[in-house]
Amino acid sequence: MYETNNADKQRLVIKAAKFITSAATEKQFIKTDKPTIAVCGKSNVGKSSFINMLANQKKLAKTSSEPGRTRLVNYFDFGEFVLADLPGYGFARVSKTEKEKWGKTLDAFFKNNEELSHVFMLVDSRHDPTADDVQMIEFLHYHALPFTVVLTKADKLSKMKLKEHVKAIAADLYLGEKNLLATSAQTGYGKTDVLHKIADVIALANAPQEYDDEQDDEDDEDDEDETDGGEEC
Ligand SMILES: Nc1nc2c(ncn2[C@@H]2O[C@H](COP(=O)(O)OP(=O)(O)O)[C@@H](O)[C@H]2O)c(=O)[nH]1
Ligand SMILES: [Mg+2]
Repeated sequence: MYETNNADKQRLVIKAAKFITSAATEKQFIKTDKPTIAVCGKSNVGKSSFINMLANQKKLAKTSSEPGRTRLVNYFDFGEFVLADLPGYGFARVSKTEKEKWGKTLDAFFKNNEELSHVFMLVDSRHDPTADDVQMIEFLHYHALPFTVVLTKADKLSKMKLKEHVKAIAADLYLGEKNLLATSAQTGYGKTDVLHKIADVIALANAPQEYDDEQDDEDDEDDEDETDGGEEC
């Protein structure tokens, strides 16, 4: 199933991921120097299970078969990066006020977060993306955030069906199939691909800025020297 040649890619080993804290309001959001990766998606899609899979731990993030439990941003220290588990959306039994509160928390999270390097947007591999999923993607576009769609619960589909669903979900979301990573927290399927993606994200976040104004000025001077006579030749 979707064999990829990852032999030449960066390796990321996650040793001891730890819970940092929960934030209920904007004021409680943490500041960190480490690149931050957020995990979002509707309630019950498998966010906590995905985090536990990456951490190689069973109970780092609390999982629940009952949707709508997490109203908090939960932060985890993964060593080289921080992972933020965002409150799930699309839970029908939530009041309008509560939905608005959720929207504001998320908006604040995405707005003032310079360390936010990437978002994993989780979508159930078995179903068509919901209207809320589509809205979430529009929201990520609006905030100009780089993201990858992670399909969860791939173990519940046959290889054939999974292939079909990847194609259909990608088309629904106007994304290329390569922007989607199919995973299963139960079997660990797709975990390596996710770790490679994270390694790329961290490398990019830690890379020196490509452009700085002073360097540009120096380059301009060099250009002038060359046209002036080219003494160095
Ligand atoms: N079969 C299967 N079940 C999963 C998978 N990921 C999550 N689940 C189940 O889906 C339910 C919700 O998972 P959870 O991680 O708590 O979702 P969250 O609300 O998005 O954090 C739980 O009963 C999990 O055991 C998966 O990859 N495969
Ligand atoms: Mg959860």
